[in-house]
Amino acid sequence: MNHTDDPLQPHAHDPNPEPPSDDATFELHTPNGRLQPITVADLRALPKTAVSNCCIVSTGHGTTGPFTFGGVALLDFVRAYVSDSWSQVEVVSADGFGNRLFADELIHPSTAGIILLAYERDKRPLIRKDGLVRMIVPSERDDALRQVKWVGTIRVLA
Ligand SMILES: Nc1nc2c(c(=O)[nH]1)N[C@H]1C(S)=C(S)[C@@H](COP(=O)(O)O)O[C@H]1N2
Ligand SMILES: [Mo]
Repeated sequence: MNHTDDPLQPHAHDPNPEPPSDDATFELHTPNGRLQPITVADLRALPKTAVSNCCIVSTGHGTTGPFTFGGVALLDFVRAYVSDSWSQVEVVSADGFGNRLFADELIHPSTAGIILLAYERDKRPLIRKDGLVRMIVPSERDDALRQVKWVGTIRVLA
């Protein structure tokens, strides 16, 4: 389904093959206006979650996987860093590609697996070219439009 009024909802898209920069650090914006850089080391310091049987399904160049992605559950990340009440999370890459997540889908995950900020793939560190830090939404198997590579900003909204 296309939501042309919201660029953070699925829309027609040609995947960008190249990372926008070398640095995987991203910025967290909290509902009360705080802004904080988050590194891969910060994510590694949080409890780790692995999700198996994840496929990246692409119209353009086929399907890759299944992979086991490892990282931090997005819900664990938000709970660790945000004490204000919140209802939505925007996850946007430095190349402008992004996705909106609602509290409900984070708190009540699909049986496909919980939504991750991944820094590992098949037990190896995910490299920048492959998307570090990459959001993985295991339930999405249409066009990979929620599998955001190179997360640049996470904005948590009230
Ligand atoms: N940052 C970013 N993430 C992105 C995209 C993009 O252009 N930029 N394209 C999406 C699309 S449409 C696809 S098909 C997949 C491709 O993922 P892959 O490179 O692992 O195959 O990345 C998704 N994530
Ligand atoms: Mo895609």
